[in-house]
Amino acid sequence: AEKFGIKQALKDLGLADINDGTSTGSDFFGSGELIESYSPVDGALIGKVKATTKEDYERVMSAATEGFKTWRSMPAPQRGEIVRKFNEELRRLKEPLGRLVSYEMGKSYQEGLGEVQEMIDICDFAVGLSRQLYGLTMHSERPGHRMYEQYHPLGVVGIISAFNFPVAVWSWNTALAWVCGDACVWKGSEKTPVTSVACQKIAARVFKENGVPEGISCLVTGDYKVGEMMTSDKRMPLISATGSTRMGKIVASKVAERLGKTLLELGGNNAIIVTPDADIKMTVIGAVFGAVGTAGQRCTSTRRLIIHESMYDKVKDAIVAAYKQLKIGNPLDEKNHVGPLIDKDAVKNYQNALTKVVEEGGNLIVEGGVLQGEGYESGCYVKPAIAEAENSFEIVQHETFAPVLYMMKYSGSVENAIDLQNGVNQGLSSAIMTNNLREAEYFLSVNGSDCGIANVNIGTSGAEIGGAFGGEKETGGGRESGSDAWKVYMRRQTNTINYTTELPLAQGIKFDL
Ligand code: UN1
Repeated sequence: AEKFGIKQALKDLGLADINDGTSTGSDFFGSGELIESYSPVDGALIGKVKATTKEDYERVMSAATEGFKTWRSMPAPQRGEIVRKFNEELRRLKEPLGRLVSYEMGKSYQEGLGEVQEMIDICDFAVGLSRQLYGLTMHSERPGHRMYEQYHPLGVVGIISAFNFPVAVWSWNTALAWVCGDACVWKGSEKTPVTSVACQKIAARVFKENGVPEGISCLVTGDYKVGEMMTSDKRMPLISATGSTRMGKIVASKVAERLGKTLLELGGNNAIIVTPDADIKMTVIGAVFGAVGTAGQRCTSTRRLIIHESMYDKVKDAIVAAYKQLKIGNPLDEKNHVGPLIDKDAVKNYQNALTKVVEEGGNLIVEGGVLQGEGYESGCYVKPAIAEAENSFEIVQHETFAPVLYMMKYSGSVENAIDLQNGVNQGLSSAIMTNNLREAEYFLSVNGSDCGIANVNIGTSGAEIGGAFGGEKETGGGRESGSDAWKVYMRRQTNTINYTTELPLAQGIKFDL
């Protein structure tokens, strides 16, 4: 860890003592068993973090519930000012936090920095939003009446996030929820607990310095049992959960039992359609980054390439050639393109997908395999693989969180490609590579992509924070981040005021006394 600058990064983040498990994000953190975090980069221990017990959870919830009462009364632009101060700290600590994300999660250093940049961007967005939490006014059907709607803070929001974006997804939720006047309880991934503590520490410090109650930002740590405390808790009107479809279904049904709200951002099975009018150079960059970036562990990673038969061999050869150039290794070394998978279970899933696709009749054109030897001691480094496959294969229908790309052909018009691309259970991200206006517009039309994200001449991953992020079908239907995604963190109230001395009833109903 020392040689990767992690010791210094931990020090800069105030986590020098994280190794003995005494370093906690705030008083409301945990007293349970120690969760050890090992880096997939070199297999070394990064730190130990205490899990949240039922008693800890109760303390967290009473702090959050109490804190909310103060926070909700503070004018939204003042809450925005606190988020601005938090963002100043993120800007100051971008380097060490990005480095730690890279080391604990395994994504490249550039992507670690990029992830912190997403946090900075959403905070900027949230600060502006704090003066734009607009409701509409309506014309009442009754004389002398005024009608409008307003948005009030919702309460204590539960955030469950995954290892692959260990810090950004939290911030997409919290930065908005904070300006909306909510308190947040965050369950970070137990695979990346140290980055969670780093974030919580920054928030807790800024809040303390500015006299904000501590409970506005709380962190809980642990496995699904901690998640269950949240999903079954009536004091949490909204649970925002990012992760697998399997997890999302459990969260959705638990929260629905108590008629709470969920914001779900689940699995994807993202495809790029390559038409006869595609720019090959752009296609190669988009497809290769989409498939191997973050070692294929983004929910937006490119899983499928749907290529027109007239272009198939050309595109296939160019992509296979590009795969030969890929350097796999320590993600903190900027000459490498692909880092490790998160852990050995992920390696097993990757191997399993390669076995399965061959069993189902697929053809591996870039073989893949687990790397061994110097620099690969953690056992988490794998070679990105490509298989020619059919869309109907069970394994192709399934999201494997690894750098496995499925290539398939389509013939005829773009409708056929769109049928394939929509022919999966997930609906997160999609892309078309074309310079043909008709194809591009058809892809974006009502008859086109059924996904929450549809791009033209851009790959499937790397969305900007300004748009609403999320997808349809088994992706869960939630929208996070930009546009009007903030509305889910507030409760809407419709208000009608009568400023006359009469009491006319709506719908013209007569009721004489
Ligand atoms: C995720 O993988 O959960 O669009 C989020 C992207 C990133 C976010 C991915 N901005 O690829």
